[in-house]
Amino acid sequence: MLSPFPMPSTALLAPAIRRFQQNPILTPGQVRPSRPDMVVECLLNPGAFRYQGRVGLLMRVAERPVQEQGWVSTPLLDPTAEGGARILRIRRDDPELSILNEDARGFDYMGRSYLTTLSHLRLAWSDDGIHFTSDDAPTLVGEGLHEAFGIEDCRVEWMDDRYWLTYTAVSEFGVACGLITTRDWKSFLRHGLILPPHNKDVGLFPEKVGGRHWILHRPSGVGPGGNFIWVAESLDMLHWGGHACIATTRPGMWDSERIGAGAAPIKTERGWLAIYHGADLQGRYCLGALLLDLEDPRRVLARSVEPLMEPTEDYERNGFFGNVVFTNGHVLDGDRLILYYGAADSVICGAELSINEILATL
Ligand code: MAN
Repeated sequence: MLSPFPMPSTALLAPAIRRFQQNPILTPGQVRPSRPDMVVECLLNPGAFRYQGRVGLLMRVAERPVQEQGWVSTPLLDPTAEGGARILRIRRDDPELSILNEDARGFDYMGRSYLTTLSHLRLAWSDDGIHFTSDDAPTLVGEGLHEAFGIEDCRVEWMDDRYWLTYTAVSEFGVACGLITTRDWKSFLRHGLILPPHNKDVGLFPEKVGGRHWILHRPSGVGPGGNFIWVAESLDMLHWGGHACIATTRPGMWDSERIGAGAAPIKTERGWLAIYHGADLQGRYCLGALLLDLEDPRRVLARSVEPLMEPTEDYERNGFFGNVVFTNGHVLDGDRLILYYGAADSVICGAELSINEILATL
């Protein structure tokens, strides 16, 4: 039987990755904490866009209280608490606490899963796309029960006279996808959750295909299946159907454990070029590409055999969660793909790639 997930022909050339000399371009120390009792641990995974001649990044700012010896403490949003958040503080030797594989990103306590940091989204602006100045205050923070553990990894896309923001909403109920729109980066319209748990990594196609909107998304669950990339379609951007799995993890390869879409797929003559992240069983995150049919995004025409980009630099290998390059934001300038990415879940970096060079590998 013909596989629904075609393996591409062998890779041709590796594209040149021109990392910014200024990397990392934004670090936690450049951002003011949202509260005096918090520290910014990680500045990562920004959405990227152009607005009024400038490049904007909608960064993920991950905070927590200063950690004390022998304790784990993490903030949880709670509108009834002073400052809008309460601190969950647990002794490290509490038998109910379990930190799987010493993963810095989360822990289990009394049978429930928590994150070690609380994330909000904050804008930073630049005239040259390299030197950014962060806003002093959060732009968007989690709201309501379904965002009590924060909001993360926002993709930003301009379409139909507004920006569409798709982000990860985390709470005790799971990890879901939310939608916000804005025209001016001052007032925001919250549309709530568009996909329920467990789902994340929503990359919105920048235009309609066949009269419908399309997204890439990444549902996952228990039992059969895995962390795979799916597509869905919609008439109104709020209600999504026609779901189809288009790419699975590949045993033994760099994307064997999980995959998820980056920012909006890029329209090229050969198809929709979607940059995605793939992690292996060691939790090493690389970037690769999918090429999707222009008329039917369910059809995968090609897929990277080798990663396009791997964590090789010191700032990509060492940090809060090392060996990670993760992107959910880029801006385009002709053939230039200017990729903004989180490195080691700690800092924000930039790199430039040629779209034609990427296509030549597919
Ligand atoms: C997950 C998400 C991302 C994060 C990577 C690497 O995919 O939580 O936000 O950057 O893991 O830790």
